[in-house]
Amino acid sequence: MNRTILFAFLFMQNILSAQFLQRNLSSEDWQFKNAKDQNWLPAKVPGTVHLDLMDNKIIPDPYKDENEKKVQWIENENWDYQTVFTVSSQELKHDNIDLVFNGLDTFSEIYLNGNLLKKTDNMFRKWSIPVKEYLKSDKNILQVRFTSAVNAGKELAKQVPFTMPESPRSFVRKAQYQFGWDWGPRLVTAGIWKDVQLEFWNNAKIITVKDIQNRSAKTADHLHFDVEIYAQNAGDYTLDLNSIHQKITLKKGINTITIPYDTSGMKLWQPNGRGDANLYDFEVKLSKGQKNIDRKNVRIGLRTVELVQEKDEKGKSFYFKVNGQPLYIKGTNWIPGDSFSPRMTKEKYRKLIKDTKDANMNMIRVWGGGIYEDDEFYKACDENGILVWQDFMFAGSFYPADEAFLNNVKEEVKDQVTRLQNHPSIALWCGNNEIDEAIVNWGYQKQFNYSKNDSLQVWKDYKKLFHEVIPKTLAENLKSDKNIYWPSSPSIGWGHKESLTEGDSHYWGVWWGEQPFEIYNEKVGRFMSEYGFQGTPTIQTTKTMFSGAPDLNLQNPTVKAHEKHVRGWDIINEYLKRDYKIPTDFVQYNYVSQLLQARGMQIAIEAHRRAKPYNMGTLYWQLNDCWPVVSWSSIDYSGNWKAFHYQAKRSFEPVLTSVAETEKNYDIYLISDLLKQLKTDIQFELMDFTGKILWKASQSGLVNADVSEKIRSISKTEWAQFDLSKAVLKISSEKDTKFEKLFFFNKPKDIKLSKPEIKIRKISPAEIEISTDVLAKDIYLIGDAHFSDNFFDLLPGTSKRITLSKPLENVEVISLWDVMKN
Ligand code: BMA
Repeated sequence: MNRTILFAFLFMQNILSAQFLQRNLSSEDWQFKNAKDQNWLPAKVPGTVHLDLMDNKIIPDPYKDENEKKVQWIENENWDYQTVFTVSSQELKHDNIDLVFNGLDTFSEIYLNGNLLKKTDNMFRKWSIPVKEYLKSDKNILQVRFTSAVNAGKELAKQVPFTMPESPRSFVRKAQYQFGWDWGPRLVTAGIWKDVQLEFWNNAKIITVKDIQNRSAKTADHLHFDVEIYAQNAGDYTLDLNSIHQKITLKKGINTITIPYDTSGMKLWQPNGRGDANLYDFEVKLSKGQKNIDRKNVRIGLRTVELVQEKDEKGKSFYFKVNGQPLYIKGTNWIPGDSFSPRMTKEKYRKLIKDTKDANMNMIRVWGGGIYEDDEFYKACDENGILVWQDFMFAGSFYPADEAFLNNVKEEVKDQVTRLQNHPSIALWCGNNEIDEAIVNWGYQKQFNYSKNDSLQVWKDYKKLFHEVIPKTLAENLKSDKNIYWPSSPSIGWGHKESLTEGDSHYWGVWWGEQPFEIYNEKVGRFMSEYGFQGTPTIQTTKTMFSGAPDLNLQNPTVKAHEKHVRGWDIINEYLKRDYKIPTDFVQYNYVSQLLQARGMQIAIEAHRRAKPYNMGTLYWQLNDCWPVVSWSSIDYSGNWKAFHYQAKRSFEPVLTSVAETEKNYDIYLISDLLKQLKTDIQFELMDFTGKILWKASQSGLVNADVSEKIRSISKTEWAQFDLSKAVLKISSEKDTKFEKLFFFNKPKDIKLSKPEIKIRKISPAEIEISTDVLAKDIYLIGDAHFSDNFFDLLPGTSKRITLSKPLENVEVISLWDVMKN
């Protein structure tokens, strides 16, 4: 035997003696067809029927032109998938063989060699089926036949005596945004959306490994692992957890083995801004005699999270304590990164989460109308110190609560909590998005003529699902202090004054209520979990809406179709009129609409942060998009930062100054999220747009840790002598933590800008220096690269260096003057 063959032989021996084998079936050749047709076509797994139809050139790309309309027929059809695979006689020797589907979207029948194995009805469940008796050595045919989720939902809806809002969406346990949202196309998919595998095992198998952390215990039992093992054969086994070796005796059936772990020397996992997100890897190995029969890897972080709610004179506090310290939450809301989620990549997840870290955030809310996210999402959050507010997947409707539905949800909760619970990033589990709000405030009962009994039933069903079944199932599966449950976000609708004195709050008076941005200064709740304003995607992404040459024109039907809010364009224009003007040029419109969004959000975030500790968190709506669209996102579908993401980064700086205008004064606040006192030497300079200093002052001193403090108040009469429409206030400190803020006194349309001469000098292939003679407001660098900063102001006679993600031949630049000059 030559060496290579010998090694291969030993390797095979090893694998066989390891006994537990996993084989990925996703990589086999798959085919699909419309159930009505005869011809099979190539398909991808994991995938969706829309992607397969696109790959086979049967439908156009629904993200382009007005194609969304052309693909609506797909949701009413039934779709078959199949593959043929071989199983070796060696593989067949295993006592147990399980066929595992990690996700099927949604109503399907699974057949193996013609035998019906299972019917499925929930996209969020994992299906594990013993198949040894159905497998043959040689060729096996695996078929999954999907029936239309829309039609299945319609059938289910018939069982309820009243009309449910947006029926039949809430009857199907399937990503709700696929039915269309105010930022998303209607693309109701079907398919094998997660990996499929065969698992071969003997004797016993590890089902889960849970890390249990006990906050109150100081000793070694601070951390232990619960290893759940299913044993087919009772007897003696050994279990290894890293270097801990333990002999165990298993009974037939489910066994839970507890292994304490001494945490001395381990460092805490800290959220972004508070230190390193320390993570530790553990390997759990189950052996029988000399044979390793199963293994599982987990990565954990040591941390405690508490949600504190205490009565106070204004209502009730709502804040997170992480590792014993109150933490001001800065972050955003996450929607699925694609309407066809199987094509999300690890790289896309990593980039978006890194983008939140880079913008000084520490929490992201996984919104309930999407999906329980892919493992890669949570891994990225763990590594970047981004806490997760995890909604269960229910949003903005009424939901049934018959026995079958409740049982289905129980299994879903069990599967998802089991999968996700070891992630240190997950801070809170929330029952749903805006369902309490929908039942209490949206008037559906009137719209659909509900009887008193119908209305009572809806509320009863709501209570059953979100106050009973889900929290109970969560508690059964998550016994440690990692179980923080919050039934609904928001807890109280924005029309009620209590929404600002307790619980979490979605404030939609801006946008939906069309109130001015300035109202954000008044509508500050204890924890703002949603608020937002739309802006256009970048020009680069707008161009991807077209299959052919882009026609960048506001009246173009393709452009219009990529705004899903019924009044979206009108609302943007209304706010543009108030604060800027409505440009007719496309590039200018795109630019100013982004500035408008960034401006609104700056006002909101600063108002929230100034109100610390009354307010202890701010999560804007929304981080990302699932296709190219005009939306509330700060990063567009292609991953480009809109003006708002650059602004979010500034507004979330650990040390921020903020100016609040009152009737008589300009009140200047300093907000610090740092845990140490801050030495400051603050310079206040009021200057005109040529750089002439009109007034200045300085003040030095210590600022307390983790505060928002009014540090100076300037009376308006003191500055009555200056033309503030031509002035900017610079607030800066060079000491300790450096910061700088520019404050303008008027709305952008009332600022009297003069024409700046902006120069760009190339420093190196991927670095440029921007300079200006007079003040340049909202400098926009245009080029197909990521700029380290963009949409920023530059003081007269100053310059700034910017790095580019890749070298560019040419960078164009405009500023607010170009739009507002006439
Ligand atoms: C919020 C969300 C979404 C919606 C957004 C903007 O309330 O929960 O349902 O997309 O408003 O309208």
